Amino acid sequence: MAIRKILTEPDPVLRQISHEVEKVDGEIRKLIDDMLETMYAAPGIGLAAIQIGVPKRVIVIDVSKEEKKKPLYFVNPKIIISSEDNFTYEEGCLSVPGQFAEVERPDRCHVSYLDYDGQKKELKAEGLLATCIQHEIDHLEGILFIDYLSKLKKNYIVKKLSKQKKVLERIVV
Ligand code: K1U
Ligand code: ZN
Repeated sequence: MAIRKILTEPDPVLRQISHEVEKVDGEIRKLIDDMLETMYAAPGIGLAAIQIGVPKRVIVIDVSKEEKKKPLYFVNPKIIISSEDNFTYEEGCLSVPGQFAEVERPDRCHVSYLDYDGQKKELKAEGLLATCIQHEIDHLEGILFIDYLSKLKKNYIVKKLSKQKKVLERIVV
């Protein structure tokens, strides 16, 4: 397993649409293992493959509060049904470091996906898990949570991150 570099806004790779996975093989399982290690190290509660520069439809999530880890893996996740009622949560994103904002999304969703062994599965999620699944599936479409904010707030965050990146690049080079 390896900890991989997480891309941050405004990296254009984050805006790519990820491709469906044809087969859950050793390469995909290695990708999932690396994503989990990267997510736990960050730390975060979710990660999409595109955040480490891999445009494949793979996400990992662990919203467990207890010490014991409860990782969830989703390959080719698809939302089949979303609830009419919404849930608002103050979201963060490892690709938008240090920024948090309230986002309203459907409270519940029913998702189909392939698991670690390539088996077809379905899951009914609610609350934070449903929010996290929707946030991560957005990454697969090149969407970030800041896209739901006003133009003013989004531009402010993007400018701030661009400046931070320039400062860091000068220090590292
Ligand atoms: O970048 C990501 O997609 C991960 C993101 C997931 C997420 C958070 C909140 C709402 C929806 C989706 C994060 O994990 S941000 C970090 C975070 O929320 C967290 C970090 C440590 C402990 C608890 C939460
Ligand atoms: Zn994110």
